[in-house]
Amino acid sequence: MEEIPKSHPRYHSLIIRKKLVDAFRQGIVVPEGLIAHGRGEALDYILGEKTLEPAYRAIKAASALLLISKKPVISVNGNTAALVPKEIIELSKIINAKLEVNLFHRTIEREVKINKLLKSLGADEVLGIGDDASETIPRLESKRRFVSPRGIYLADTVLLALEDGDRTEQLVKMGKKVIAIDLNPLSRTARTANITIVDNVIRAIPLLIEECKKLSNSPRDELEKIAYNFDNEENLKAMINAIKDRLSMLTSLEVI
Ligand code: PTJ
Repeated sequence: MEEIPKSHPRYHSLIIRKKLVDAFRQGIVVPEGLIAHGRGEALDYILGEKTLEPAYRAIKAASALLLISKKPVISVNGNTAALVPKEIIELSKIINAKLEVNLFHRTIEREVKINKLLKSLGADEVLGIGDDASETIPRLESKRRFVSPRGIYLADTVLLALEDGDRTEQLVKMGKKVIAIDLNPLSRTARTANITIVDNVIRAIPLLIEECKKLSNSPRDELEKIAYNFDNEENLKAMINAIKDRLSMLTSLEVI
């Protein structure tokens, strides 16, 4: 396997690509996941590959919401399992959330592989594997409609990343609070979720871990204030303005 030289200016980005390609070869990530990552990379490039201020605000609100939720669930797809497997397990333990595999390109082989990976890294329980996904999200035609009766179906809050807009919409219609991590502030998921973190899942999950730890001893009424005062539409507008400012700054630079 080809070595990536540490001195390469795009070393970190190449390592992330390698993680996804390795997971693709292992049957965890689908080819479509590689395409989705390419779109994400392009958007992340525009952000300067860093977390912008509005995303920090969304992360704080999301952490508060996760801490006050009674039945939070982290939804895991192929890309998330490939990029941040240890981190989602750590987060699930801090906020007492269940982990549920939920795939757009659903096959039992992939579910079993992701389950095995998460268990090998310390997950106690992984929902949504095979027959466990025996409930159905109403009005949804994709295979993402199959969910666990002890997980997403019952959840009050669902944290998801790299999601399609259809399921986000239906989860919200079911009365659930949805926290989405999506590098595209214009996507249907970004606009439909209750809290959207416009950031790379690679940075967002570790930041959520940090913030949940920080807020874990805060009184409930304070957490409620942080979570319920968050305005997703306003935050997305702020994010788009932050991107506009960044692009204006870049266009004023000499081309090098
Ligand atoms: O593993 P499966 O079968 O569930 O399939 C997963 C994919 C990703 C193939 C599926 O969910 C899909 O097709 O997703 P979309 O509709 O392409 O949406 C992916 C969204 O995530 C796009 O808006 C991307 O910009 C965004 N995105 C890509 N990479 C990242 C990201 N957002 C956050 N962090 C990333 N690393």
